[in-house]
Amino acid sequence: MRRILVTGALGQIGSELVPALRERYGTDAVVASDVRVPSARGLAARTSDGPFEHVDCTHIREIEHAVRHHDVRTIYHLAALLSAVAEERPRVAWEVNMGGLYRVLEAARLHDCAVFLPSSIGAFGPSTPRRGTPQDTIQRPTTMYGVTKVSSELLCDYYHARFGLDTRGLRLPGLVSYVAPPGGGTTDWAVEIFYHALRYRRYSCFLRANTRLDMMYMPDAIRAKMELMEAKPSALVHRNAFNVAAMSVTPEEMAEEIRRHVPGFVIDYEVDPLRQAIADSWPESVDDEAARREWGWQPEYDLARMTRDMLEKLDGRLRSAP
Ligand code: NAD
Ligand code: AKB
Repeated sequence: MRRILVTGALGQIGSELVPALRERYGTDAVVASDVRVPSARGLAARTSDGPFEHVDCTHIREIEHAVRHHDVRTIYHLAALLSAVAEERPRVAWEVNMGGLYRVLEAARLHDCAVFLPSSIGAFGPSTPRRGTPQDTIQRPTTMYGVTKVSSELLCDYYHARFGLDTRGLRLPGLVSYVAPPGGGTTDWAVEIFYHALRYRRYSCFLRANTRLDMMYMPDAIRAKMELMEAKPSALVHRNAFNVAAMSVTPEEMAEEIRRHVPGFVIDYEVDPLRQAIADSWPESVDDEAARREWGWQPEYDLARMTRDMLEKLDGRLRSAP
């Protein structure tokens, strides 16, 4: 059986990608892996319904063992440090984000696997055009996270051009979801705001009210990954770093939308200079025309639809939590 390996599977994306892949391709066809071990109960348990391997992606032997043992043919490589954590720990970020990707690509080359890599709007920098950021444009990021994301895009391009590896990827915006918490990014506020709205009707945001960034609801992001990996190779011109967009919002606008459902919700601002500086170096909105043209990308959730669904689903989870 030709299986899929997901690295970093216990994080915000993996906690929803693994169940979605298992629903589509079968439980045994998807091997979840992480440097952490899944907890016996709680959110992470959803990824432990099927095969799980402990894989530290900075150790090629562990990747190769999982690939050989499970006859893996596709790797969704999610393991990485996110922007705020990477800025606090740049050396570790380089080792995990670049060292991990290099070893995953080498294992993929040796065992003939396709690779999916999530890049980010963090791959852009202050000299990038900020609105309607084109697919192909200036990329001079000023964060360690951004440096690793641009380098990752290039390394994936290189492995495709040099070794014919089937590498594909998306530049994801900030992701909003209710299954697993975000892992230390600049856009974490867009998840926290929903938890705080339901629990306390109040949220103190670490970015300024008018900080505009691209966001996407997790169901759209999961579908985008799977659609890209299923796209005909001949249709792809860009391959490794497709801009994808769904909505471009500020904390003030998201609070306003939440207030339609949670009357009296209050937001205030206690700005964290580190995360504000990162956000200020990123685009406000990207142009995803190439993704729409080359493999038919189309988001389903705008701010209003996402907010309604997020509040409903999160409320259900919080009420049923022990
Ligand atoms: P996350 O921080 O929630 O999860 C990352 C996972 O990687 C964690 O479970 C962690 O234990 C694991 N990990 C860390 N070091 C590892 C190692 N050495 N070996 C194996 N696993 C290791 O991150 P996420 O939000 O799920 O993001 C996944 C990917 O998507 C990252 O590359 C991230 O840059 C990218 N991305 C995420 C977002 C977002 O908003 N969540 C947006 C754009 C891009
Ligand atoms: C982060 O804020 O680091 C991530 C991202 C947009 O890459 N959510």
